[in-house]
Amino acid sequence: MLSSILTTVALLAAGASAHGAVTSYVVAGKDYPGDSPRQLPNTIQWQWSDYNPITAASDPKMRCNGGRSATESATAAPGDEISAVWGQWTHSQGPILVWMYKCAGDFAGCDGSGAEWFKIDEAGFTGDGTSVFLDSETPSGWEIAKLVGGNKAHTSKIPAGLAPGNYLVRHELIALHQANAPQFYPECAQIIVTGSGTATPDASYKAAIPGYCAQSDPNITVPINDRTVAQTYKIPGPPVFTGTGAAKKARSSRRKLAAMRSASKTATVMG
Ligand SMILES: *[C@@H]1O[C@H](CO)[C@@H](O)[C@H](O)[C@H]1NC(C)=O
Ligand SMILES: [Cu+2]
Repeated sequence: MLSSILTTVALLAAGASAHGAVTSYVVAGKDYPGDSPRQLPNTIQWQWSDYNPITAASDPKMRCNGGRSATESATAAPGDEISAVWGQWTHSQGPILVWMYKCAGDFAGCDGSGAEWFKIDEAGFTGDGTSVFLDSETPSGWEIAKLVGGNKAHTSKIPAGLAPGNYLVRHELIALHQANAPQFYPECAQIIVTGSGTATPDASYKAAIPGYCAQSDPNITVPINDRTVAQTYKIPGPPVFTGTGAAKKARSSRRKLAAMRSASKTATVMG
């Protein structure tokens, strides 16, 4: 009985699925199961409904594949690694983008709205354009090709000195294998960042999701098979925020403290 249920679930998953999604995580060395189309309870990942791509850059599902708050969260410090695992993946062209978002309060009230998402990592195309092209399959110049297969991971670092708090992390694959028909694959999870860092990205690093790109952007709608276009690729969105060195931060907060002390002295004198 149990085994026939498991077989049915496996068949449904296989049938539903040329595409892919983040299905689990490793955060600071600890394994965390993800949500899945089976809607597992008690995961760090926001629930999502299927493996299908999002095909419009303006789709509200762009944010977290339609998911909302999870019951669990992972804990990690700035500089720790976050690996996302794709249970299956089949497409060899397109960028990998990893974003974070600082919740104003608890996760239950955190919906990822506003221009507050920032990239912590990205990976694109490094082919030379003469032997490895944008549409090359094997070997591919795209980092995303390394995810093709089962249970492959992409690893990123939490920015150095990132201010502590409740964060969403969003992994996004943009599959470009169909000419001028981009496919977006985003999933989100909840991470509590610890420590006493003070690094926060300024507005130049931040964007809204959906909203960070338009369907008509030249590196979103891509004529992937046209080898007459320049064989280079610029990953969409703002620059990657890598945080600040802890030593530098400590010095600058000491300076800030000194500045505050002298300012309050001045205020006392003036008052
Ligand atoms: C990326 O965008 C630039 C313009 O910003 C364009 O010249 C280039 O052809 C685009 N690359 C691809 C692969 O579409
Ligand atoms: Cu697909």
